[in-house]
Amino acid sequence: MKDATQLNQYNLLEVGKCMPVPNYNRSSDKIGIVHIGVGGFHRAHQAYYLHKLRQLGEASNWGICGIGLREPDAKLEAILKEQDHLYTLMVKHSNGKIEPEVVGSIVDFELGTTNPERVIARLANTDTKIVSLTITEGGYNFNPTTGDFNFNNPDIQHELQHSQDPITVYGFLTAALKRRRDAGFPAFTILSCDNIEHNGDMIRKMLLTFVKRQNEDLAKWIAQEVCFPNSMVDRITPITTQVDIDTLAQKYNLADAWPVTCEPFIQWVVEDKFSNGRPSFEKIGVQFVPDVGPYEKMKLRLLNAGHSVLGILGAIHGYHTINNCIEDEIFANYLRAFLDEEATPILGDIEGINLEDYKDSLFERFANPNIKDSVSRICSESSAKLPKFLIATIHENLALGGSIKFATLVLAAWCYYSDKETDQNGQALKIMDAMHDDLHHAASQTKNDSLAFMKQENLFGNLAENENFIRTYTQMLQELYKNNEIKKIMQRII
Ligand code: CS2
Repeated sequence: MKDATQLNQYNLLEVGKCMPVPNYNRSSDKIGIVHIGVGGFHRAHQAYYLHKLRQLGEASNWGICGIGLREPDAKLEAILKEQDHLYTLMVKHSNGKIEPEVVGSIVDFELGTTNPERVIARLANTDTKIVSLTITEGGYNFNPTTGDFNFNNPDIQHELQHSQDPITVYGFLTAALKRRRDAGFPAFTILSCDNIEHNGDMIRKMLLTFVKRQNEDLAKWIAQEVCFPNSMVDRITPITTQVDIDTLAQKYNLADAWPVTCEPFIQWVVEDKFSNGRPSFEKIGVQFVPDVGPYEKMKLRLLNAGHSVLGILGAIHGYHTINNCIEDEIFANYLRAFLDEEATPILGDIEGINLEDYKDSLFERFANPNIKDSVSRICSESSAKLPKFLIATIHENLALGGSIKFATLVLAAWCYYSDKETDQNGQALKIMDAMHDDLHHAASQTKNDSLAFMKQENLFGNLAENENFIRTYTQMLQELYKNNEIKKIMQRII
């Protein structure tokens, strides 16, 4: 078999015989968007939307420069450089069909870990009009219970003392915005694309808190000049596997060291508040609305929470993929009951959305057998996700006198999972969480104190003081620790 064609600009004509490739001239693109946190999701979502717009012959001033602020980003930087920043997006349909396409909207990449000055310069460049973010739920550096900025983070402490040596998104944004203000340049828009309710308001509040500590005047300028639209983003993007890389090489004769796979569904709802212009995203289906709040809440409390319900309970049972979970009738019924009885009642009406149809579509999306979204991806960083996706719903239902039992079992199972670190068959779980040690430590006290896990106030607020919650939680915990099968417990609760 001949060697697969290496993905790069030079080979695009050849690659174009097998799949769609960019039809636009990338070399003259101006960089208008700087994106911090280039993971699979950014490449399947915002970069793809921009690529679609470029295919229409528009947006040549809106090329993307990716930015990595973490050590492991060096791998992506090297691969993208080798491939002239081109990559393949493989859209996987539920009937087994794969649609690959080469995406060209990312035109450059900088690493904050090795070249902080180049990152600041890129952000401060007048061509840069939007700085978008996918820095994950944990990257916002706030306490989920109080909503306060975490000044105790050692990286933040370092930045406060060495403003010319930034590490986190806050240090870089501050240095760049200061440079722009001092040079008399207009500010850029900061567009958060993370799964956090009011993500734009959140990054605004956090950034202003951080800047105020150092420079009141700069904070005032940012508050006046920078827009922070809220946005709801959606596309299930599993982790790329070696099988994906091999499929591209074998079936499509294309050597791409880091393609991205995703589902066909895509959605982006954004508030139309931009400080310095924006691409005409509405032409390729992005929805602009005055208030994203209800859409964000719907997505986080149904889709993301639904994922966590399947993920944590599925992990304990020993399932490895989300479609395996949803194919199991007990899991499907449990998820439906959680969505209908606990998540939906607190959502209210959302203009233009039929919630029953939305929920049905989630079942179809989760069931896509071609995606094989891993339970370990869903459970990763649960300490940053669950407070926003699920625990908020428990608090709201407790206040309203609503049902909490479906969500509470997920918390009891999370305690068991963090304590045992195995599924119910004794198989080791692959746990990835920045708070791993704390979670394990708290959970391992359960034998002596059944509420030990819940006493982590930074995650659960005052749940450990709520009688109603304690009753429900401790009963479920006892069942789990008596080794009752998770599916039996789920059945009892339904
Ligand atoms: C998932 C999300 O991280 C998670 O737990 O729920 O990554 C989800 O796949 C995306 O938000 C879909 O848009």
